[in-house]
Amino acid sequence: MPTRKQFLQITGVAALSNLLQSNSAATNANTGIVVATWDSGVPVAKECYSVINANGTALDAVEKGAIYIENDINCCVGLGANPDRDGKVTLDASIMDHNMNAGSVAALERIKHPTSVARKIMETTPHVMLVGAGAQQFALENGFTLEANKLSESAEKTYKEWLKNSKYQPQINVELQQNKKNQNGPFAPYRFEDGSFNHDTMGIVAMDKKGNLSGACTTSGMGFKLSGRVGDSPIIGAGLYVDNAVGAVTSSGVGEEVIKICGSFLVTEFMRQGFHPNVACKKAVQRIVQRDAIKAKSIQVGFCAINKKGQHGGYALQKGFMYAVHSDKEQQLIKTNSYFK
Ligand code: SD4
Repeated sequence: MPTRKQFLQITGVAALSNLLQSNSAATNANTGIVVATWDSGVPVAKECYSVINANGTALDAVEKGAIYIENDINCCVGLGANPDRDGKVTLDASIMDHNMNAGSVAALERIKHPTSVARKIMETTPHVMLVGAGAQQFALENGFTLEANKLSESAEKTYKEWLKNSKYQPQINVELQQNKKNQNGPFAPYRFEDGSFNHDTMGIVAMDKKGNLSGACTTSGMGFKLSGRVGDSPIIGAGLYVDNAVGAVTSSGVGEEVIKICGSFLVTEFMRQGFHPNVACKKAVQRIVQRDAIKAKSIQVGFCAINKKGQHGGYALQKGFMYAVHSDKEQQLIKTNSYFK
């Protein structure tokens, strides 16, 4: 319990930061808003907002956005994405609604829509998380289709190339690789000419017209990971967190570092203290640097968030992280500030 003096300090700092950070209009709270990670989040956020605009729920919206990107076989997320080091694509995903219900899957193979499986777990079982063969069995029992056991053409090519050195090295992202050209157009769910992606994850948070919040996070995980490795995306409180009284948060980047600080939960708690989403995300990123400043220099982690007023924000370790915003007033791609310049 903070002392009166500490409380005044916290709320004073938060109030000042809010004054300095007045981006998104508070009125988003009446018309809904969607935030989705990376530039590939632009069409995803649009897709989600179409649900909200038709008076749908934030939960349906985030699931629709996840399905949209999971459907794209050339994408960095889903079954067409990079495999683990044994050549298997294993998917992680999570979903949370406005009642703090949560569902997730990890290391799920050959199922196209892991986010929808996560929702099914949330809505029909007493559990939160299913993994591996059990998650697949549950999906099949619930009408999901078993997809072919093969890599997409582009993933196969990239994997063969990777096998030449077999070196696991998380990439930072596109800003630091700006010489690379994207094969498929303006957004970057697609591979660069050398076969790499700038990210492997789609995190989505949304508020509907009733002011309810939900979120989803879907990923193939870090490319060429060890078999069985699970990242932050399906871990509730790490890659995703939603507290309907406060806000909703998601993350992208090296999941291990996000897990260690309970990243999305931490951002939510900073928002609870009154900090604007930009500041709350920054404070969580600072926590990663405090933990291991050397490691932090060579990896990327980014958070983005919305609060109960419909304000949005984000922050990352490195330059190049961005998120898409879609509301009736704002449709833009925001490059976040970063700890390392
Ligand atoms: C993971 N956070 O599995 C994910 C990877 C990611 O852009 O975000 N890539 O650790």
